Amino acid sequence: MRIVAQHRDGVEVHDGNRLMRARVLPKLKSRSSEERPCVGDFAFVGVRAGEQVVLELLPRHGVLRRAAAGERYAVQLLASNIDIAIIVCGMDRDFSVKRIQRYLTLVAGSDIEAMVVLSKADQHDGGKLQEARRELPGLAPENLLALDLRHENSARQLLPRLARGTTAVVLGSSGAGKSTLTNTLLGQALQRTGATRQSDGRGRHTTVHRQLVRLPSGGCLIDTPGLREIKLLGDEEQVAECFDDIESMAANCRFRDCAHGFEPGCAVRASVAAGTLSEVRLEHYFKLALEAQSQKIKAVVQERMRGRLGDKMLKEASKLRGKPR
Ligand SMILES: Nc1nc2c(ncn2[C@@H]2O[C@H](COP(=O)(O)OP(=O)(O)OP(=O)(O)O)[C@@H](O)[C@H]2O)c(=O)[nH]1
Ligand SMILES: [Mg+2]
Ligand SMILES: [Zn+2]
Repeated sequence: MRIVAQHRDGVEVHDGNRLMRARVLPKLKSRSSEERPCVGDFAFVGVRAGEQVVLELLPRHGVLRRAAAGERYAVQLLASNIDIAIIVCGMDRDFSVKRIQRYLTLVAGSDIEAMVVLSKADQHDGGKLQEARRELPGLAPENLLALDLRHENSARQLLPRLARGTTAVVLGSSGAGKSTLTNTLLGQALQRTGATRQSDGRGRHTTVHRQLVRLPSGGCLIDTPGLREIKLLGDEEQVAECFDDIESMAANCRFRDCAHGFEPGCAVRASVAAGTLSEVRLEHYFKLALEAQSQKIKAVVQERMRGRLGDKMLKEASKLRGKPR
């Protein structure tokens, strides 16, 4: 069966015909955050004392992860067995290429293909599609669409990508239109949607848990709550992959360890001067690379401390610092 939703007291599973509630075996619950059941997982489910129970998970492919919010470094699974990540961003006041870039970074380095959907195309554009094209040079043109998610004839442009056997996850900030897209593709208002604030175009976190639905096209779609924080993993490769334009320019810098600051013969700065690389993109690359690096250091230090002190003392230590989690 497939895990289609998660609740505090169990999960919802689907066997292709029927939706059921199931408990999760304690041995699965006590696993590390990365190995616990997650929406999108395929699972063996059996009956124990008259109740459906998730007994074991099948190996995963296409896992989407982020670093959990909070002081300590911990990996959090967002969804598993994913083929496509649809990153939704409104072309209203909430539009942010940097946020899209951050989501793209999370998706990088997995087997998941990234698509970017700019929503609310019926009300806005103002050059935002062009801006996204310019600032996200790594994204194939067919993977960047501007749509009106409320209408089937617009949203259906995604359908060829959502054929039977495909699972997509919809990502993006609250109010972007993730649930609207889900409902339109589904052809019914299954997911609750909510108006955004006039002042800044932000949503009110209407969706509160991840939900997998089966589309008439045969594909599966996972609607998710808007993330408040998109924290990178300690994986510098992800950043390198997303900014491979800059990485390949850097191959022509005079010094191998060029930091692309004030060094002579810097090919990256030369590209900025020549107008072939946007300064904003370069700054954002520095920011994300630094963030991935510091997350990695955090992970390594934590791992060492755990080895030395044990998990229990580490928890005590973070309590003493007054920062739970
Ligand atoms: N005009 C227009 N409105 C849209 C479009 N997509 C979404 N909306 C509206 O934007 C608001 C927020 O949409 P939701 O689908 O609830 O947003 P969400 O991304 O699911 O938000 P959370 O569940 O809070 O994370 C709703 O009022 C939708 O009707 C669009 O393409 N055009
Ligand atoms: Mg929603
Ligand atoms: Zn350089």
